[in-house]
Amino acid sequence: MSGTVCIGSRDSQLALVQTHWVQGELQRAHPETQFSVLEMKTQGDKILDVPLAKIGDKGLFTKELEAAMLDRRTDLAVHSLKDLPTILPEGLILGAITEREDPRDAVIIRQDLEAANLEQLPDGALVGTSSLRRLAQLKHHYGDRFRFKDIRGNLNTRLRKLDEGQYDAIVLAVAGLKRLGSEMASRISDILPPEISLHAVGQGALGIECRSGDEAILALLTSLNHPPTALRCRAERAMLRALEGGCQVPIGVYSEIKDDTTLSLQGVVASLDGQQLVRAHRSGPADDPEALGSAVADDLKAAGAQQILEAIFKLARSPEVIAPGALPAQ
Ligand code: DPM
Repeated sequence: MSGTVCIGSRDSQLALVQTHWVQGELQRAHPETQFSVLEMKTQGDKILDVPLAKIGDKGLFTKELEAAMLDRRTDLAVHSLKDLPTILPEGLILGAITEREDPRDAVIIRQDLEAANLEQLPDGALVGTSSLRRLAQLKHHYGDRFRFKDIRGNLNTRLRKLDEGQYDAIVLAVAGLKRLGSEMASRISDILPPEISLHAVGQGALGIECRSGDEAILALLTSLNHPPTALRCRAERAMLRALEGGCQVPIGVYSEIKDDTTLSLQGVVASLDGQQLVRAHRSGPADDPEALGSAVADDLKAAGAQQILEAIFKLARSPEVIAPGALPAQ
């Protein structure tokens, strides 16, 4: 394809690293096409001091990028897949899912503390996270051993707040830290195993969105798609969609492909205080990831997930909500 293809991106440091990687890969695979980047702010980048639950959840970090594609100001958009709602606006589709980075959650302990992981922290230590998913699972596992406090800002800001002593430890995605380079990645003290924290749906993968029916763009994107990651993420997203979870819900997953033909998916739903936690685990044929995702969602509902989520949605709708709001750590 000749001509210029315009890629929309949020303007945060991590978003731009990801977009420039996609731009480079596309440029290498399609030298005859020119790939440009249009940076923009999303609602979620503009409102930084209000809990997410108060500004509405779905599409907070994606809407402006989607409007630009529908207006033909851009041709595709690069997202952290975990920030992309499971239902896309009419006229847009997921054109590719890139190979997943490590999807697990990392713990970063303040450098002047002796502890190498959460286990070794003293009782009452202050842990920073704005993720309800991380909060609920850590409370479930550690009971009331730790105190938790909301933390905002990009990764550099969060690390600075940790170093200044405002927290004893923070929890972040391994993937974001790795993408920002070895200096950031070297700050990881420990990685949370699935027994303690299941990661967010789509965590570690990039989702490339484009106009449905735009065959020329879809053809360009095939080189970026990583089929095993795409199958796992489709199953995870189908589970989330069936649970009607927005991006800010205590829902976690863990997926694997076994012998190329079998997909396994674990899901967890927890209450904000960590008191209730339901799990489900199933395997199914890898060629129907959506069926597996909705079957795991059904198992979770049968185990009580619906009541847990309804209580959280009700809380989110109330004007008094104090639940920590997650904003992308850039
Ligand atoms: C979503 C959550 C967070 C981001 C909620 C969750 C974490 C917010 C926080 C949906 N998006 O994970 O339960 O800890 O305050 C985000 C990050 C990345 C994409 C940063 C992170 C990078 C990793 C990736 C923010 N979005 O999770 O530490 O691309 O998967």
